[in-house]
Formats: sequence, structure tokens, C-alpha cells
Amino acid sequence: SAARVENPVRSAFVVVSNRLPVDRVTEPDGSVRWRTSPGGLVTAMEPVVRDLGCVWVGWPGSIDEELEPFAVGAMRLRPVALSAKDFAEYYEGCSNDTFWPLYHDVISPPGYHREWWDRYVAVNRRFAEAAAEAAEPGATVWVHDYQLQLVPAMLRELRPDLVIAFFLHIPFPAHGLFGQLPWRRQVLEGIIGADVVGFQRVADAANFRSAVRRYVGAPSNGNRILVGDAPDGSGGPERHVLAQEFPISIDAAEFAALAASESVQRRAREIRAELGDPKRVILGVDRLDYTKGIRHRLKAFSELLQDGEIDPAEVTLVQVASPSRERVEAYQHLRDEIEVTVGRINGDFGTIGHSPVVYLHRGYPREEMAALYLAADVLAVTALRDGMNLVAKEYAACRFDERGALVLSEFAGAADELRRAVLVNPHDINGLKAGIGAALRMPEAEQRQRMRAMRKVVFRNDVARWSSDFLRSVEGAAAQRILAEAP
Ligand code: ADQ
Repeated sequence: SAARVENPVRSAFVVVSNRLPVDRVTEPDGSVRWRTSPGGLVTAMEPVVRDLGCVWVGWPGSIDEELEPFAVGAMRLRPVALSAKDFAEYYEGCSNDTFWPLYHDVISPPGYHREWWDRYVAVNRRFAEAAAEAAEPGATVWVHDYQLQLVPAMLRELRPDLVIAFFLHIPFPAHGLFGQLPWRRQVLEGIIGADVVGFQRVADAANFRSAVRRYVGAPSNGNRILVGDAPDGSGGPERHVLAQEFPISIDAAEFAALAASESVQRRAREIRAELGDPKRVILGVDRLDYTKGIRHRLKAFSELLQDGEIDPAEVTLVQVASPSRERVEAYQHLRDEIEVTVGRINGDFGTIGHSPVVYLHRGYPREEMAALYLAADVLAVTALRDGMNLVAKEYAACRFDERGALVLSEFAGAADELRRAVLVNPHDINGLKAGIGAALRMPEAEQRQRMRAMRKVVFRNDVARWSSDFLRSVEGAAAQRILAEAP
């Protein structure tokens, strides 16, 4: 439910992300309400929101609609409007067709278009102005992700009193790739407007610091970037920026509780029965994105069938691919390619009663996801590049029975923590086949051993730990600034 709130809304804690964490739902009687979208970010923010309150600045998801601020639960929301042109050029263009492919190792060629970039700058300014308006004196503002990389510096200029944090959910590429970006210096200067910059992996933070050294000329000392020149002429920097890894996670206890519920366990058994009780079920769960390595997974699976290593009557691959960015051309191609491949595999190896690949192009509620995880003997995560990959962590969290095997790409951030997965290089099709084969044959005792180790990590480093670690560093940066500014 949504309630109107005073305008302008203000808080000591402001979150800024492209999309607001709420969806509009229209009831059967025609009335409209807002519901928080089930996402890790909202869960992560809950304890902070409870303590500090919060204003969340973001796009509500509709085109050309000016909305007044409103509240959902304890969260107050400050909508930023996007026009059709903003959506096409800032969001689909510069964010999803320039930064997304560039930051994922140019798996698909990024488009560099000046009009997209101009729009990106303009929309970032709009977000920065909204955040500046929403922040109380000395507030902390946490900016999220690749759509808003210019906001930290714009915000610092508008409001030098704020403590600014930025978290990048996707990888940061090596400078050899990042250097392609025509606006590389502007982007780096935008991000180092923050006091703390968080990344998923150690390597992402290192890539970032090295790009800043190279293209901005700001040196670093360990995790700290030294920005500007101290006004006192001491030769020291004007300020420090902490650039470090803070690997994101999930609410592990919630997933485990869901999986342990009677209804989800019943549904998991039902799913296996509906699949015709195969001996083994392999599961893939992804947004339909070229970074996720779905084609490589299908290739390996079809070769295993071809080689006779997998009996199509005994093993089913369930591929759940949620629709994503359907107006971007690279995504349309990918979808066609995957659907042709699935059709070919089922045509070659299926029978009247059985298809070796079950392909589902849609999103499911969490309960169904948990049931799918429980029903799967093997989860295959074969991303060619992925910031973290929460699906891998959700699988481990759900397996309270300590069964199941995880095949995990080294190119997903999760591979830094889930060392007991069957780690694979998805570009190496033979290696990938061997990994899937090993997972399918893994003895129960070994499954248990590995799963126990992985669950320990996921429960220890859960999403509450992620946000509290990050915010503790932000507080530390704020305290240092006060010390530095003291006369
Ligand atoms: P994503 O690229 O979206 O996130 P991921 O981390 O796997 O990738 O998160 C996907 C989420 O969507 C998971 O919670 C998953 O359960 C859910 N999901 C996927 N398919 C679904 C379906 N068909 N139905 C229902 N739910 C589905 C980006 C980065 C990642 C990073 C996260 C968080 O690309 O690398 O881990 O942000 O920082």
C-alpha cells in the first residue's frame, strides 16, 4: 500500500538506484497499490531503514509519469521520471548496450554513441539533484550501480557536506578493455566523487584503482585512492577514496526456511514427478543474458548426449530463463539462438514422452525457485562474466539436506567464496563437460562435504553482513573526514 508523504522528503540516509524497489500492482477492483519488489537490496537495507529511516531515489518503472513522493512501509520513495527518449538512450542505450557489455569483457560489442552518452549525463544529473534535495545536512547517500556512475561527483559538487558511497554490482574490467570507453576519464572522476567505492571481487577493485591511476593520474596506497591536492600545500591529497571489495550476498536464513517448509518440499517432489522422475535433474536459472553462458551450457549438454555419456531418458536439463531487456537487439538474437538450440537438442534426443531440455522463459515466485533448487541434483552456473551470481548462493542456502552439486564458473564473483563448487571455465567445452559429468556422478558423501562447506560461507557472509560491513566502512570514512577537517 502507498501513502502520500510530505514533499520534499528528507532523510539522514538516502539510497539512489536506477529502479525504485517497488512495483505497481492493480487490484481486481481497479485500485492501485505499490508492493516492494522481492530483492536482496531491499532486504539488505531493512535494518538500516529501521534505525535511520530512509529515502529511496529512483525510477518507478513507467514512462513519462511525474509521481509525488510516497511511502511503502517504513520506506519513503522519491520518484525520478524518465521520458521515452531517456529510457531508450540512457537506460537501454548507454547503460545496457554500452556499459553492460563493456564491463562484461565485451562478450557482445558495446555501442559508443555520443547522443546516448549526453543523455546519460543529463539523467545522472537529474538523479543527483533529486538525491541532493532528499539528503539532510551531513547525510549518508548510497548510490548503486553502473547506470549512475556520475552521480557521486555531481552530488559532491552540489552537497559537499554529504558522505557518499557507491557500489558497483557488476564487474569492473581490466584497463585494456575499459580504455575503449570514449568517456573513460569522466566516468572514473564521477565514481571517485564518493568516499567509499565497493566492488564484488578483489580483482574488480584492483582494476578500478589501476584505471584511476592511468586515466585520472590519482595514485593509490593499498585500497585508498589519493585524490586532488591538499589546500594547505603540504603535498598530501585533498581526500582519500576507499576502493575495496564487499561481496554481496543473500538472506540465507530466509531461503533455508523457505526450502525447509512442507509446501516447498512437496512442490519439489511434484516437480520431479512432472518431469517423469528422471534419475538426475540439472538446473540452470538466469536472466536471459549473453553474460550467463547459457549457449555454452547447452553446447556441453548436447555433446554429452551425443557422446552417449548422458542417457537422454535419465537426465533432464531444466533451463529457467527470465525475460530481460527484450528491446535490445543483442538480447533478441540471444533468445532466438537459445530457442533454436533447445529445439534442436529435443528434436535430436527426445522421444514422444520425454524431452531432455525443459526450457521455461519466465520468472517465478520465490517458493517455486526454492522448490526448483531442491529438485535439482546439479545447478549449473556457467557465466562468462558475472559480478557475483546470487543464484549459486541461493542454491547452497536452500540445500538444508546437504545434497546436490554446484557447477560454478570461475568468471562469476561467487567463485571467490564458493571454493568447494565444481569450478569450471565455460569457454573450455571439454572442461565444462567434465565438470557437469563429475557433478552428475558425485557420491553422496562428497556432495554433503562440499555443500556443508559452501553453506557455511553463505550463512556467515549473508546480506546483512554485506550491508553492515559496507556501511561500517562508510562511517569510518565519515569519521576520518571530520578529523581531517577539524581546525
Ligand atoms: P543478475 O545479473 O540479475 O544481478 P543474479 O545475481 O544471479 O544476477 O541475480 C538474479 C536474481 O534473480 C536471483 O535472486 C534469482 O533467484 C532471480 N531470478 C533469476 N531468474 C529468475 C526467474 N526465472 N524467476 C524468478 N527469479 C529469478 C546483478 C549482477 C550479479 C549480482 C547481482 C547482485 O549481474 O552478478 O550478483 O546483480 O549484485
